[in-house]
Amino acid sequence: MLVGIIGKTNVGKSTFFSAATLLNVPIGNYPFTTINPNIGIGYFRTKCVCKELGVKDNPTTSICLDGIRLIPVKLMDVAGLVPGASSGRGLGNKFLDDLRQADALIHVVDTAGATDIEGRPVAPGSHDPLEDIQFVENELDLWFQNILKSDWQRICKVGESNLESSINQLQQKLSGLSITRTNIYKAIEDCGLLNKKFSSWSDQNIMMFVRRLRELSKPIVVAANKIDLFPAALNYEKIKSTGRPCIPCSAESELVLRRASEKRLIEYVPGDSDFKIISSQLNEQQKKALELIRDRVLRKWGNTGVQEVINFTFKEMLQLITVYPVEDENSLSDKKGNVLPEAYLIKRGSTAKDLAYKIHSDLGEGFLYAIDVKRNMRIGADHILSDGDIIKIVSTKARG
Ligand SMILES: Nc1nc2c(ncn2[C@@H]2O[C@H](COP(=O)(O)OP(=O)(O)OP(=O)(O)O)[C@@H](O)[C@H]2O)c(=O)[nH]1
Ligand SMILES: [Mg+2]
Repeated sequence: MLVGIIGKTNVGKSTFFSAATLLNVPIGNYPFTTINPNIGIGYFRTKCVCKELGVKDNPTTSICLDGIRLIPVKLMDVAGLVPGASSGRGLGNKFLDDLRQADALIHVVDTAGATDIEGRPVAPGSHDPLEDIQFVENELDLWFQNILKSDWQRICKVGESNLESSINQLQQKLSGLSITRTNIYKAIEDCGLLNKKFSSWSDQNIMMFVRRLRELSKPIVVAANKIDLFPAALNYEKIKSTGRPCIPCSAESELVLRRASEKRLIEYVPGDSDFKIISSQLNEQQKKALELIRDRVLRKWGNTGVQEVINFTFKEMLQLITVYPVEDENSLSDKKGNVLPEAYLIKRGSTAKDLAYKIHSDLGEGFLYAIDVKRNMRIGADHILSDGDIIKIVSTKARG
């Protein structure tokens, strides 16, 4: 799964990305700082089962910080947008092509309205962020629409005989865009177009279909960024009232906290509601900056929002749950004795056999049964897994 970080230029996308991944990428208060996409690893935060079971774990592919499991997830920061990007303005279609593989999108918005529609810095409150949301969504729709329209006549002609072959044609055309067949079918159904031949779809039908397809295949959460500035809180309420998923956020604050924690100046886990100063090396200016973050962001909003946005994306939009595969059900470990070594994010509704395949195709092919370790219960191939399950797979074939 790959999540793209999108938005108007100069709103804090790279700051968000850097705060989530701790990678050093260019950040600047001017349009088009980012040109080429940055890909990095952020973390999904969840309560680890180690506390519940009272065991000391030592994960290999994720991190456990005193009962908080941080599971690696892939994020991508792309070039910013201005209105007209889909027809070449600004950096044009570049960002769009970089987004093909994305399964969900985090839309970073300058909620303080401190940048104009072209991303130029202006006094906070001078610009309406709702305008940005609308134009960015519109550019995404136009991008999808352009891809389809370039070949629409052929798709209509080849797929004319029945819905099945029309969907096949569409799927081929949209391959590489991380769009499933189910998404296509659902979008047609939701638009009430199931009984209408593609060749008789009006431009309005196409636009409606494209928007729905985009919503289904690349769901968006708004990261209401720069919440530390006035009048972001007012604008945040306005955005929320449109019904879009929207989370208040201060990427800059998160970046400061993450960097300070990396240098062991403070104790802070991404997503925490507070931090603790643990070094005497901080100067007055640094202390003041941290106090401001505590006052303006943490006390007011509960946390910086960056981790909450990532969690919402993977848990609610992509519908993933966490399961812990083990090889020894008694010691909860792998063959090397690492306790609760791995945490997998898998689709809600996945079965024990799906998990086996995800770990290794050999385990899936030789699947015999699995053990639900917490409940000390043998489960079959079709058993649907729950969030927080610890599972041992029993297979005729060994992993790898
Ligand atoms: N006050 C405040 N400023 C922020 C926040 N996040 C980012 N900024 C500032 O916004 C400016 C733009 O940040 P970037 O991360 O470079 O923005 P971008 O969206 O990646 O920009 P492009 O790559 O140019 O499209 C920088 O000056 C950041 O310091 C925030 O949460 N609060
Ligand atoms: Mg950038």
